Amino acid sequence: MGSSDTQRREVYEHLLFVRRFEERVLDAYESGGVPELPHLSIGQEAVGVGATYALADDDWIAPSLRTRAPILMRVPLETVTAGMFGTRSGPSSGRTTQHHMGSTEHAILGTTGMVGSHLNAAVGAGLSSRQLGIDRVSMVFFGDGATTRGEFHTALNYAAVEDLPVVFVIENNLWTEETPISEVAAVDDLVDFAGHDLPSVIVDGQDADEVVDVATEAVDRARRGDGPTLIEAKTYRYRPHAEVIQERRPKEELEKWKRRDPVDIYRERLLDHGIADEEWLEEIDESIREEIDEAFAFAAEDPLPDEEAMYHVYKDVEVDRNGGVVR
Ligand SMILES: Cc1ncc(C[n+]2csc(CCOP(=O)(O)OP(=O)(O)O)c2C)c(N)n1
Ligand SMILES: [Mg+2]
Repeated sequence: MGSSDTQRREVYEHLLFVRRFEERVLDAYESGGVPELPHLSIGQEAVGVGATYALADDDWIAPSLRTRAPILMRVPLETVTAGMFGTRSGPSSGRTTQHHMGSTEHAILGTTGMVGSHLNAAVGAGLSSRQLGIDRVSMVFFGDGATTRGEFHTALNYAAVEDLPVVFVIENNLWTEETPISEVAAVDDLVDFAGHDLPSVIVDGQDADEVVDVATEAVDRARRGDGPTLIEAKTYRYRPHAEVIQERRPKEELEKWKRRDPVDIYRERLLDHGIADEEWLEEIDESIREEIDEAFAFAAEDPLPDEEAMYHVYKDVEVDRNGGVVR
C-alpha cells in the first residue's frame, strides 16, 4: 500500500473499531440485551475497511447483511447502536434495526433480506452517476452465496456491457450459511464468473493493505469511465452465520484462519515498520472501547419509538411499552 504512516494508522483504527464494536455486540447479545439478531463479521474486517477506505465519502456503498465496516465508518455510532436496540435514534427512528439499514445522507444503499437483491440497486446507482454526469462510484459488497443467484449475473453483465462505474466486492468467507460454497458454485475461484470482458482480481481479504490497493485500482478505473471490476476477497468469519445457528464448520479450518487475523496482521506491521508503538496501540484501544461504551449507554437510555412510528407498517397496532413488543 503506497500510503503514508498517518493513513496506515487510520486503517488500523478502523479495523480495531469494527472488531471492538462487534465484540461488544456479541457480549451484549450473550447477556440477553440485543433485540437484533447479530450476524457478525468478526474476522472479515479488512475487506470492508480496506475497500471503503479506497472510496470518496460520497461514493455509493451497498453493503451486504454482514458488511459492518462501511456502516461504522460512515454512520454515527449512536445511530447504529440505537438501531440494534430498536430505539428512537436508530435508522428510520426505530422502524427498522441497523441490519439492513441505508442512509442517503451517508451514501449507503439499504439492502433487503433477500440475498443478492442489492446488487442491481448498486448497478442502478452507477448508471445514475453516468446518466447525470456526476463522479460517484458505486461499490457493492456481497457474500459468496450471492454469486449463485441470478441477480449477481444480471448485475455483472449489465455493468460490463454499459461500462458502469461499479466495483463488485465478493466477501468470500467460504460458507453460505451452513453450506460450503465449493459445493454449490460451478467455479473454484468466484472471479471466474466474470468471464473475459470484465477485469477481476483475487485478493487476500485478511490483509487490509492489499485490499486498499486492489480497491483503489478498481475505483480509479471506474472513475476514468473504464467500467466495473470484480474483486474476490478470500476471508473467513469467526462466528456462526448468525448467533442462533449452531457451528458446524470444521474446528481446524476456523483455527487456521484465526492464525491470519486481520487486526493482528496489521498491528504487527505497524510495529515492524515503526509506524506505531505499544503505547499508541493501547491508547487507541482504550479510546475506542470508551466511545463504544458511551454509545451503548446512550442506546440504553434512548426511548422506544412513538406508537405513531408503527402506523402504516402494521395493522391493528398494539405496543407494549415495557417490553417494546409489537403485536
Ligand atoms: C434469496 C435468499 N435465499 C436464502 C436466504 C437465507 N439466507 C440469509 S443469509 C444466507 C447466506 C448468505 O451467504 P453468503 O452470501 O455467503 O454471505 P455470508 O452470510 O457468508 O456473509 C442465506 C442462505 C435469503 N435471505 N435470501
Ligand atoms: Mg459466505
